[in-house]
Amino acid sequence: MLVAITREVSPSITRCELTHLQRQPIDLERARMQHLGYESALAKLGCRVEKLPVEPDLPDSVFVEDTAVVFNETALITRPGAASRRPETHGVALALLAYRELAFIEEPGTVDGGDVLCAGKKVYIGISQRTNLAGIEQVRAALKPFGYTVHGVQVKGCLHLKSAVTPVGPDTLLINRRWVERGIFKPLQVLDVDPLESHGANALWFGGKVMYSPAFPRTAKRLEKRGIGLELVDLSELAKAEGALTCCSLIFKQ
Ligand code: CIR
Repeated sequence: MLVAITREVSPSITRCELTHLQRQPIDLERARMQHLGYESALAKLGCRVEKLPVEPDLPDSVFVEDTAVVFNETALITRPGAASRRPETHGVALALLAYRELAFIEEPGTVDGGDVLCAGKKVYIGISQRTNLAGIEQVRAALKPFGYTVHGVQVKGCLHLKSAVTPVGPDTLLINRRWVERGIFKPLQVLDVDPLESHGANALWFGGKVMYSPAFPRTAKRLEKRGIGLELVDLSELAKAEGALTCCSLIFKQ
């Protein structure tokens, strides 16, 4: 059984962190409806959704992916790169205590879960504005006993590693090579996003299924041509807060 931890969209999302986007109005009701659609899709694709209570004073708290990284053996509670997001980890850690032993990233380390891409026993971590080398070193030390190797990856032009590259199958990555180089991921195969769809590399693959955004129809066609079936979920309101599909859940085996 897969569990997906989510959190309701905060009414303060209008004050979210923004790095690459200009602020534009976010329709809270629409964002919440779309988020409900996302949770329904998670359930349809086989997850038991555990929704955490709203955090009215934590604008970015819907983006639970950044607060933890869950492995079969342990859950790493991150120390997000944006100071405004650090209090988000508390509620997520409490929820994860029911499922895993916890390990914590500590000062001066910073890690956003959006920078952590797992492919079997290889863990790729974006060196970004949010995740630093001290944080990566702490992840490496925490995972070493379990046989994982950790690989730092430079990202440029986007917020997180998983803005630039995500798995769409056991040995295939969807990638935007303008934001991250392909080399380090060999021998995994890559599929390029359509050049007109820079933000199209964030797909959510789990349990043999791929959740994808209808905002990137050209890349969707490329995926379908490869025989990858898609469940389309629109999170356009949360995209205004620089969030995408992977950001809104923590998915793991119970
Ligand atoms: C932030 O800047 O932290 C949020 N506004 C967006 C976080 C998106 N999270 C993700 O890509 N994992």
